Amino acid sequence: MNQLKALLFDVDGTLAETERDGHRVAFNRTFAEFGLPWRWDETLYGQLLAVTGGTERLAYYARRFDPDWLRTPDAEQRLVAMHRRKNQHFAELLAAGDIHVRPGLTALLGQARGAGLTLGAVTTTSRANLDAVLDRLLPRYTDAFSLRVCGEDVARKKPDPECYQLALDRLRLPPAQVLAVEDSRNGLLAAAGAGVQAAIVRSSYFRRQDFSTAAIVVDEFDQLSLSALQRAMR
Ligand code: XBP
Ligand code: MG
Repeated sequence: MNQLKALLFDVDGTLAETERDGHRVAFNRTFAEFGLPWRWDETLYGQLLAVTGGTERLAYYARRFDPDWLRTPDAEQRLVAMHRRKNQHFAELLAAGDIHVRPGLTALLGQARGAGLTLGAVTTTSRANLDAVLDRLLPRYTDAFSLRVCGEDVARKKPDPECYQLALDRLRLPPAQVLAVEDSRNGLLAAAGAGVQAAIVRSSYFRRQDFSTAAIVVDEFDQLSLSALQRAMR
């Protein structure tokens, strides 16, 4: 008998194309404000996404592409300030209506809520971004996301399983009663490391990644239903 009790959603790329349309744009606006010549086009940003976490991604880019800048006075503090400013731009992009939930997502959320499942968000993004995405993009479901695990909650970000282990602890559920919904291989690995199966909804940046160990892989939420997820669980 199927024991599914909770659906745990990744945020960036899964609920919406926040990486391409949100964080990337917000980073570029920040670089311009800080007078830096750095620009992250879609191709470069896709490569940089191998590094999870906005602060970690910024530090990695500076180390790799502008090490001289990194040696200037206060560079570390400026990285922290840039990340904070990036998140403000991200919130403004959400408020401006420039980012949309992925097609078919709300239908699945409605089915899950109707079936009494717990809804959770398990992400490596910052708390402010997680709350802003849920408030702005899913106002009818904000209260339903009773579990929220974010970047500040963990010492190690995806693909480390810490975020999913924390989610299981907070839910007091065994991995077999939980399904992750992710868009990236890093997310799939994080879930698997905690013993949690994952459904993959491919996003623009990770279309060609290896998802062969996922319970189910689709291109959009409108190809998914709660019963399809329950059937896919092994
Ligand atoms: C999300 C991330 C985040 C976002 C930006 O990964 O890696 O860093 O890109 O958010 P996932 P922050 O979808 O696997 O959770 O700048 O707040 O880190
Ligand atoms: Mg993601």
